[in-house]
Amino acid sequence: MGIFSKIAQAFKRTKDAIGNKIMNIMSKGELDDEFFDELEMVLISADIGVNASSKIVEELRQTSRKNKLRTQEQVKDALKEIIANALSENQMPKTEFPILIMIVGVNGVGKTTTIGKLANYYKKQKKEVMLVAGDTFRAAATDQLEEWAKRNNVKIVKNNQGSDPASVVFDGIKSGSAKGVDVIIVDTAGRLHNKTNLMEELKKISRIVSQNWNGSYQKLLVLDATTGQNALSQVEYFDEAIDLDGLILTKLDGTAKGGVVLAICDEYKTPVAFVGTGEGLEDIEEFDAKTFADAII
Ligand SMILES: Nc1nc2c(ncn2[C@@H]2O[C@H](COP(=O)(O)OP(=O)(O)O)[C@@H](O)[C@H]2O)c(=O)[nH]1
Ligand SMILES: [Mg+2]
Repeated sequence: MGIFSKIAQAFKRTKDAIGNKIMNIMSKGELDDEFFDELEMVLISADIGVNASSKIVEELRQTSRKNKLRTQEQVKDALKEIIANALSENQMPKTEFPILIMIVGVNGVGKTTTIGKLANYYKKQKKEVMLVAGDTFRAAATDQLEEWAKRNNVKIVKNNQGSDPASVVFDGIKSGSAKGVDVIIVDTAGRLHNKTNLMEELKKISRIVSQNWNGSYQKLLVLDATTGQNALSQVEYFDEAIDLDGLILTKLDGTAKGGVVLAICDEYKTPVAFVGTGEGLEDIEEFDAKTFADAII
């Protein structure tokens, strides 16, 4: 399956929730106030968020007047362009190797699975990858990461459950630097006894990285797209704690809430780096604004 059709398939439910509804309200005829009001409701109900939806509709209203849009195709194309532009405002910088990627996020969003996919993604680019088991909180977490390391045939640095994750990360940096690996990916816990503990732990790991790692460094937050607007508050408190570089949206294959990407981009400056479209090794894509806009409208 080609990249485009894979993304298109993953966003099928989001597209049903947005694109097809737009077709319905447009088939009523005039591009009048009623149309634009209904369009705004469609966007809001697809988890695009109130602010982002109203901005998009306002821009479409102006474009439609200025360019005298009439047909459904013209309106759809204009909408796609507005959405693609909105999503292009914040973009990930080009990846410089060697790189250490710290993966953070609440429990169950898909961090460990995403790391497995990323290991495969970078290996395909002929990069040497090392995984670091920084989720020492849950007993099964290291085993799960080890499975992904085996599947990808990449090295893993780990320690016992309950050990200090910052020291595992320190070991990973030393070992990865000595071996000259291109990509170190650090898994982290999603739940400690409380949120403050988790954030303090992540800050500590991040300090260790900043002080000991000479390559580039990215902190990526994994978000479960099926949670819709709840993802927004997660961006806020992780960003406050460790100053995020990018986002990874998972589980887009199972949701009609893919529009949340727009709400996040409107509200925060954090760019989307990757999207997850399934549970398999290959089910990850670099985020591309235009492909996304085409897939949802
Ligand atoms: N459908 C789907 N499931 C996913 C995706 N990413 C992760 N999962 C599933 O989500 C569940 C939790 O994943 P896990 O990596 O353990 O989450 P973690 O707690 O954040 O490390 C697992 O059952 C994964 O297979 C995705 O993109 N699509
Ligand atoms: Mg995990």
